[in-house]
Amino acid sequence: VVEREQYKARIKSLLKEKNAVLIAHYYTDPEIQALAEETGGCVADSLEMARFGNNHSAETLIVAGVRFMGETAKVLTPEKTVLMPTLEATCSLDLACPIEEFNAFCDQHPDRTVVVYANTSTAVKARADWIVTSSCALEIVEHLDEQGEKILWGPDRHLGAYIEKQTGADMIMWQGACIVHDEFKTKALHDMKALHPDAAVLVHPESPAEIIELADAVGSTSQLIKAAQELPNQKFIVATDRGIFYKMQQLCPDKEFFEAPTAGEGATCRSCAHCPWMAMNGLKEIEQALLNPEGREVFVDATERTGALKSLDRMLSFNA
Ligand code: CIZ
Ligand code: SF4
Repeated sequence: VVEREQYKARIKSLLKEKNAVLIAHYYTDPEIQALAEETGGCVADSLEMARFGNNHSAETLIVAGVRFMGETAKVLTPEKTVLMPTLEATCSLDLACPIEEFNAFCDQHPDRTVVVYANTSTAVKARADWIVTSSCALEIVEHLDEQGEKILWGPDRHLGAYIEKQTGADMIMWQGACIVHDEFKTKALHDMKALHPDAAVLVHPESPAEIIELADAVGSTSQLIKAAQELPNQKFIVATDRGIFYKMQQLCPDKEFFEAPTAGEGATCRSCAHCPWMAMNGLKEIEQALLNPEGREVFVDATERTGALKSLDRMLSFNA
């Protein structure tokens, strides 16, 4: 405990000394989120993280999250130093969508507007016409559908299927999935609902369709946090990364939150309701990023940056 307090104190003074700000995702460990709040940084979803970094005056951004979030920050603010606790923190969606194969898929469908989820590399973003996060995906696809555009969607097949169902847009999908949300189990969730009949079920749309069907509210992390505040229920079963409980509990101290069930009986699960890459962001790594930035600084290719900026700007100015 003493050691952790010492880490925090050192990080606080380093942040000041280096004119740096800590930006943390809702899925990082609670102590990282608390530290970001205490030091004037932010805790947010990927869309708000991007906006916050873009608007903040600090010279250095410390992005506690996964690689695509650091890359997005660098694309938006190339003049800033963007550091990450570890550059090894990736995402199963990004890993499963390599640029060469994605380019080939797009080339096969030249008549389609390419819409990609923010959980992708800068190269994939550069190939896209639009970038979306789960906070704005529905509205953007709805808008494109109204314009009569046909869509090529990547890489999350569950989120894509959900949006297709909601909007009726003509979509073809890349077949990626989030290893955390893909693990939520339907039968076990039915059982849990029976056990807590008064609980509302909150589901992130990276989850399989059968899980989404059981939801009382479906949405991005920030939308689920809002639902926890606004719904009258006292209990919630939450199907997303458990990191989100930090903010839910803080905003609703009298309500109770349960993790939605993951692996079935007897099964093991390598990413039970917590992303292994988000979990790589620790106090030690944050201090190291401030002390020894080498190997923790994010760089993006200049040509890819220009391409990705165009589609990111479209997202940020849509409904801004
Ligand atoms: O699952 C993720 O990585 C999410 C929810 C990212 C985001 O948009 O905040
Ligand atoms: Fe990627 Fe899933 Fe981890 Fe989010 S929770 S970073 S989508 S693997």
